[in-house]
Amino acid sequence: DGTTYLSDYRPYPFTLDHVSLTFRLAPKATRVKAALSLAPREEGAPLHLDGEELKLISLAIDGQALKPADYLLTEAGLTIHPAALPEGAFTLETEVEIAPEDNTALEGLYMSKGMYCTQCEAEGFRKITFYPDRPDVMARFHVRIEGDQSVLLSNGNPVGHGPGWAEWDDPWPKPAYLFALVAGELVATHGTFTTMSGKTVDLNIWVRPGDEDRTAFALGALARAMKWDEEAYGREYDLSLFNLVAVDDFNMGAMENKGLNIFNSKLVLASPETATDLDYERIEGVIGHEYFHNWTGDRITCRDWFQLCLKEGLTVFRDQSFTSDMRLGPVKRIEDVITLRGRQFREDAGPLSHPPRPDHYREINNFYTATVYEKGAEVVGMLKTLVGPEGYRKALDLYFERHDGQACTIEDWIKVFEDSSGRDLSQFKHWYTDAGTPRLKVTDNFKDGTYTLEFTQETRPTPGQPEKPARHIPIAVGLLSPNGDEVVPTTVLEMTGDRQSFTFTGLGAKPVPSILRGFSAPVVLERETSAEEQAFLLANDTDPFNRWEAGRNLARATLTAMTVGAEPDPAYVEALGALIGDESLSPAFRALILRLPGEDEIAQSLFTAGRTVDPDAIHRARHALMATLAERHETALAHLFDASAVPGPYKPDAASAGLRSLRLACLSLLSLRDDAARARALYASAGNMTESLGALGILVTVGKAETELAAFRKRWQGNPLVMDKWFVTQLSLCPPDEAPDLAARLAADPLFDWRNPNRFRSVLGGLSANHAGFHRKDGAGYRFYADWLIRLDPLNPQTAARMSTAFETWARYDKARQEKMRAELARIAAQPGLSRDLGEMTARLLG
Ligand code: B3K
Ligand code: ZN
Repeated sequence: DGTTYLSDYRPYPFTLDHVSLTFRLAPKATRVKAALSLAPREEGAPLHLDGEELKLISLAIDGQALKPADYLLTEAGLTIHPAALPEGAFTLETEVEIAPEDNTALEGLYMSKGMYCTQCEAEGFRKITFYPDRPDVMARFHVRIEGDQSVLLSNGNPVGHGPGWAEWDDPWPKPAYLFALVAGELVATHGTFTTMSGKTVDLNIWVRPGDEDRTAFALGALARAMKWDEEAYGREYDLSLFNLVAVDDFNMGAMENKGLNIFNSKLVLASPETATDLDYERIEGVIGHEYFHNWTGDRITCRDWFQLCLKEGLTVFRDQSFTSDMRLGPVKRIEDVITLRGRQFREDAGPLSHPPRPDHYREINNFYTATVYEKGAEVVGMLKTLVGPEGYRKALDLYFERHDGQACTIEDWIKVFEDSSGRDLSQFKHWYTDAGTPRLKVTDNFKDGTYTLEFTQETRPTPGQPEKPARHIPIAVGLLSPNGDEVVPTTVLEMTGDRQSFTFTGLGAKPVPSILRGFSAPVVLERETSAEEQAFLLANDTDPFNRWEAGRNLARATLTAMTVGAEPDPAYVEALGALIGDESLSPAFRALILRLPGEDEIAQSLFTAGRTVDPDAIHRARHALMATLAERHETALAHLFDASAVPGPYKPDAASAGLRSLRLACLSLLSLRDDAARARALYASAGNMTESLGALGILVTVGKAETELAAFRKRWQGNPLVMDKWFVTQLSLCPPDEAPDLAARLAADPLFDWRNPNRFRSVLGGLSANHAGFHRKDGAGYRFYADWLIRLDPLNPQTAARMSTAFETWARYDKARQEKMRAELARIAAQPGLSRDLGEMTARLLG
């Protein structure tokens, strides 16, 4: 049925040393000539090359044209009969024709606003030429581009150019998914970086003319990432040139092509007027991420796509550490855990649950998931916790030394940790091979100075994996005495059994435990505890993550109780008041504490607890709790709002961003008291996008944004990235009852360019982010969403499939909603000519 299995892996029967490519660019008829230096590894194997949507012009071996009987051409590629192959090494030459202008899938060679660009990961290179399109075939590439564009770029080093042509040579062997080509009328912002061994690297950020005044931050971020990788990992850049290109039409965030990273322009372009603090933070993080791939991805790549988390989990872990070092570590950790729970725990609790290393797929593009990326990063973080920071550095040094230039597996990766630490990690490996989020139950007991924590772990069955052996879980624990002193500093307990106890002796009084500090493992912690104890931890814990977590637990508990009629918990309301005015805490941290869990998070925790999930009740409860907080703390909030104005011109650094975030958190509560007067004033006076958009969002929430929305549109209609914000903000924050109708109105707006992935996501993603709106009882949200997936699928299956995850939570809701969601999924599944991408997703979603 077109499924690929990990267990079917076989090495490619040929070696491919070198590739020479020549492109003659034309929108409707680009010619691609390829010369592949191949040699058989085994006797008598046919030569299979992947190829899709290619028009074959010519085919020759060692200069001799092949006869039709020598080969077989199918929709998936080209197979040359063993009898037509010479003995020993040979050169295969092909010429094909492709039409970049008709490529709406944005995979392979395509055009975006008049420029040529490529996206080859995972299997897009086969839409460019016939080739063994698999990551374990690594070759040196020489590329000649013929075109009349002023800028013609490919990977590696420039080796020559003239009017209408340029040639590039990449000395580092690489898999085809890292190939890139860009051609267009582009302008560069230039910089240099001196590496640790004293080599000068030229840095270029390429954009379309007019965008160059928004590239300075990206260039600085790139230099910071290069420096950080030298300091934290001892990794030096290995070419004399690093090019980064921004394109407007891109399915994902960015791509780590060797020496020629291609980015979604939203992750490059930033100015104070057009980008928010969050945009700046993301730009720095993703530029770091793609740069870090140069070693964890490019120099050492994956043997096959099942090993995707080998490069992605590790590289996310690296970019998180980078951001943590550039900004505020504890705040970054909290943000990452919010994302992990919001995306990965949600994924793991539904029909799409899969291990970080899956063992089968139909369409690999469907596995660029929160589990592969974010949980993959958590698993790397746990390894670091288990072997310690020095042990981690030793393991990584060995990884680079042993595997440079190779295509590796998770087994290779684990072996490096075993060999460098002397530890047995066979049980730990379940984190890679098993799906599902473990639940950790904990009880405690105190007697005669001895304190005992007893843990039990359980992971529920996931699709295809009914049995769940115990995981090896690092549990970081600290103990506080009743007066708030820390009596046992952070200690890592290693749980390996289904049930396990740990004791602490010599204690004068029963301590208060702080468990899973820093979120030391991606598990759900279940502990029967009192609101008083949570309030105590919120006030006293020395671990910033668990301090925040205690507040989050209180908020979640009171919100879930409020969905069935309870009053707001005074313990929570009072504790929060004490914290917001605590000047010893960073503004960014206080902003996080003030921000209530989102509606989807509340829904997820109700579902995990086996309770009814009523989207309207959740929305009302959250609003009611905000109103209570606003009323109870109005004076303090108003004071804080005034005190946290950031003086001087806008700067995107973490400290200023923290203040703005605290100020906006106060504003969103105050707006429930002042008829949004402050928000309207801030919108009118704001000199940066963080405050403009923050104020606009608050006005939308309270239903009073008509004038401002119109003004915003008028001012920014020529800037696509800012207009994306206009779409997403009003949809995600408007009163839920209005969301599906607003979505329909916005989809009719002439600025809704649905072929552009960013714009498509801003409308569909905006609607699904409006929890109660998407789940409106009459099913209008579901219908609108499904209609657009059906419409996009034939053009851009990758993005359509990715967006279908909005339906992954259907099992949470009442029967009526479940039936409506499943009916929409079934309607999608029944579309004639449905893509493999969306076909696989709907099949898995329906279960
Ligand atoms: N490796 C790319 C993702 C490619 C997605 C293909 N569907 C971006 C990244 O993770 O850095
Ligand atoms: Zn990546």
